[in-house]
Amino acid sequence: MKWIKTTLVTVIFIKVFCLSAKADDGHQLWLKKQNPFPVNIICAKKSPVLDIAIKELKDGWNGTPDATVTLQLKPVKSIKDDGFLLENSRVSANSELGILYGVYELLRRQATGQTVNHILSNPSYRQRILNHWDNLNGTVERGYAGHSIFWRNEKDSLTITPGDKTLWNEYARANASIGINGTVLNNVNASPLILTAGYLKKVKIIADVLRPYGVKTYLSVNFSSPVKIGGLKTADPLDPDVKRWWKEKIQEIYKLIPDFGGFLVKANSEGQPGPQDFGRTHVDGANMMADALKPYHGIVMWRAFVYSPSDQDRVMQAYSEFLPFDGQFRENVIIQVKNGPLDFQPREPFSPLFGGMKKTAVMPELQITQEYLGRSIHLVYLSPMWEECLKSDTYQKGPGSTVAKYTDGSMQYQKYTAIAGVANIGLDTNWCGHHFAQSNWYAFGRLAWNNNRSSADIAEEWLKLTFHESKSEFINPVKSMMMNSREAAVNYMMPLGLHHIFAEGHHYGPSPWFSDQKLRADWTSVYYHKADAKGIGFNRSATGSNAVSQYHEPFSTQLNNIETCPEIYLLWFHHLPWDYKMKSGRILWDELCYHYNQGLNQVREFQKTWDLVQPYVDPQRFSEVQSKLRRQCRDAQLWKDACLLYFQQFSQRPIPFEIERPVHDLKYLINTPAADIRH
Ligand code: GCW
Repeated sequence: MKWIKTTLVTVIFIKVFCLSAKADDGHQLWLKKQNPFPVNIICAKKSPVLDIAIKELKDGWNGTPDATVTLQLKPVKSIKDDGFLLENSRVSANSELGILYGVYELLRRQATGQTVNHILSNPSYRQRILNHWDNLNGTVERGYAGHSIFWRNEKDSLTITPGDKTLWNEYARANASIGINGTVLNNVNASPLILTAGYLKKVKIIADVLRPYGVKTYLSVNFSSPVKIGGLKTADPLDPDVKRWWKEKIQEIYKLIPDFGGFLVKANSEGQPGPQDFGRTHVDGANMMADALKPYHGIVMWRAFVYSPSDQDRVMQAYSEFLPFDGQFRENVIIQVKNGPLDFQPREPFSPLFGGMKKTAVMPELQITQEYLGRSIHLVYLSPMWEECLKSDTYQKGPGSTVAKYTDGSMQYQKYTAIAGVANIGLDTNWCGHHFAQSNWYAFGRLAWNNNRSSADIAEEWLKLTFHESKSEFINPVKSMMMNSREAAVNYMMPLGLHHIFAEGHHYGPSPWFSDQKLRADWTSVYYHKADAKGIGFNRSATGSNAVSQYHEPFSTQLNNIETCPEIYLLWFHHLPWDYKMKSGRILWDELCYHYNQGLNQVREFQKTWDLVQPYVDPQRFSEVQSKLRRQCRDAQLWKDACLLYFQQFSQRPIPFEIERPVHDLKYLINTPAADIRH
């Protein structure tokens, strides 16, 4: 009996030990420790950046044991900025950072089984920047992975622990490994306190940790800081005292952080202060800051996310407001433009400011955090959405004038080129809340480095590195799940060009019925879908708001014409009758039903796919992803039921009988506040 007991305990112990030994909490991201082979490294120079490059090679070498690798720092014409050239056993670059990026690429290629001979790689954008919407009290606006890694709300909020520094170091390393070279540490809804001495001291310490990895520090600033913390009576950008105040503040920052990157500014947008409060323009505000930053090579990223409660169609406002200023901004000002003209919806056409501005530097802003795409609960790989935007043709200089080419300087000269991604990072052990949300951080970096890369390649690379599994039985189905996941979300949330029918405020679940007389119309759902007995959709053609006119020809005409408008944007640009004939031969109402149904079915397939690959995934990540997929499936059902039952009140048509019936009642969905987030 005693023998049996001991054996049982031993078996249980071994089982538990094995499980926990294999369990993976995801903290190491795509940089999991390898068992390296020995390698000899020749490097003529020593520096903090090169020391890291050497250490990474030693810790991760998976090539021929005892090989010799030369890190060669000397100008090569074909190499641009921090690019690099990889040859058999040599990494060449013009800069130390180029060497570091080359080393990461070399190791990545070894780990994913790719060849290494003669690879020249230059970054698409000079500045590849994360935007943290982190508040100084530690909360993160639209953050779903825990509190800020930089700020916390305690009495001793400005003290820094060794744990903080370790985390920042890991963060910097992860960014450097995918080519990200800048970070904005605080929310664009900026507290003026960030520019006070105590906070700047902390910023300096963060910057010191990030620097050896080539990650530059930037700050979001509040336009009325001269009043709020400077004691001035005005923040008018043309006032000499205000100019002096910014000049001195910038001087103070550069004394602490000599390689400080610059400012990000949200001005006169959603209640934030800006130059218009003083009768001045975006140009006056941005140029004033740019002049003060210029001596230090700092830049101003001035956001174009502006709209006001006017009668003009909201999606047209940024273009109308900024286009008249084309050519008037200083060369160290870059206008930061969200990928679409509205606000990070699951699908939007590209913003017409891309291709619209002709003599102004413009940079894309992408949202890595999933504000409108299921938070860190839904598995949605965002790279295909960004690829769709970057590859969109603006036609500014004829066919082929893609958003990518327009923003990376290859179509028109801009001294600074940049791209920003709103970070999805927090204190959660796995950084991003969902294990697959890490792929979005990864993909942002990889696309920022090379805006021509395919999302499928990036997904495959990420899977191999993150799950340490290259078998096709794992890679193929999971990659295909990732690649379909964004379209699935569009299908179950807002297909065929529908947009912004989210629950108010939290932007998570469905609320197509949302309307509120007390709120401005463009903060309600009914403003966007305009469903009525006749049909559904927002008429932005020439007979409606004429938003199509903001695009270049031939795209403008293509969008304007119902026959040629791509169906993915149909209800974005047109209000159409319920029985409008779609390309599939179905009427619009039926097509809508099919899309919602398809979205739900796609998530059910994702569940099966994930269960199928269980043998290839460690138990912790397997069960965490499995459980989130269950929730995603329940949510997709909610979306489908809410939207179909609500729109059916207007269409007055049956749901095609071969489609599965709703399982919720519309009344329940409408009357149970936040039914969507509680499930
Ligand atoms: O998408 C909206 C968000 C706000 C955000 C704003 C912006 C930081 O709902 O939370 O504020 O955009 O981009 O400024």
